[in-house]
Amino acid sequence: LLLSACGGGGGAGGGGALTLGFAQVGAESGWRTANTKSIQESAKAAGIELKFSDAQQKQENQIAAIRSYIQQKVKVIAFSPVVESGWDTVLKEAKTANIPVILTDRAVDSPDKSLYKTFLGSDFVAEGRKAGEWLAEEFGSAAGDVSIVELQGTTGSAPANDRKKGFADVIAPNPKFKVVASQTGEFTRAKGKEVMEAFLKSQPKIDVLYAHNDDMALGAIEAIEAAGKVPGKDIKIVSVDGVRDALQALADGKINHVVECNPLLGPQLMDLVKKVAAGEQVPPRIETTETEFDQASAKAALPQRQY
Ligand code: GZL
Repeated sequence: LLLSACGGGGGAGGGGALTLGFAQVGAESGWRTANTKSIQESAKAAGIELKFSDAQQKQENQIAAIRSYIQQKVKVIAFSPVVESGWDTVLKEAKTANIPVILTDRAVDSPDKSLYKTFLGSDFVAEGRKAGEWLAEEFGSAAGDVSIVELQGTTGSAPANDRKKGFADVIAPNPKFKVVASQTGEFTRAKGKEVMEAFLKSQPKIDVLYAHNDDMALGAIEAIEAAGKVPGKDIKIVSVDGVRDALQALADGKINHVVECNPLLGPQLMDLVKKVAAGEQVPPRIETTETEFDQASAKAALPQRQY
């Protein structure tokens, strides 16, 4: 009689807990930290055995992690693809091994929708549009040109591609809105600060910073202050995520608008894992609910902010 390694004595129904292999992007931002915490805590609460890996933002590490989960014969695999392309081969290996895959947070550009059961996450184009709509409102009556600099997320990632597109679509009709510089800050504070320093040196006039995430905006604030300018006044800032430090900066007037991107995907993910493990049908796409913050709503949200 083979006792299940994790079941100990083959409890009710025999076998051990349902095993989920999760290949995380990395630990690049406050958003990612909150996302990881939500997944780890929700797995424990759901009685799901979690195998977790951090890819340090490298696709090859995520692919290696997915291959190791296939070898370990986990019941379900979930991951947040660091970039959109290059996943078909490893996803076909999971399909051949009959291990269902769930995409969370970020999407893949594979045309073969049979390679994963569902996508759980945000509409990044909508987030970019919300940032553009705030700018159009804020600067609609400006007399001259509005010079915008943009800190993009990780090159090739769904949030970077889509937040750029959504924003550009909304500001396109107004010729006075000009994106004078746009470069990746890799979703980190350090790189966001470094690239903003370069923008400040190369651009004669910057009216607005659009940052694809709060961590880059917070790094940029350090660069703006070091250059003797006032963030939120000399240079208006709109960013995406809604982490506590950004809401605090918004409350302090250093950021002007924050579009929320909800990282707390854990509970919904675990429900999906159980359904998929049981062979139940799940919707092909499940979008999370998220809001926007101005200074007043940031002040109101801060006391209870979980992340
Ligand atoms: C968005 C997520 C992004 C966050 C960044 O869902 O993929 O990655 O906006 C994080 O903070 O690094």
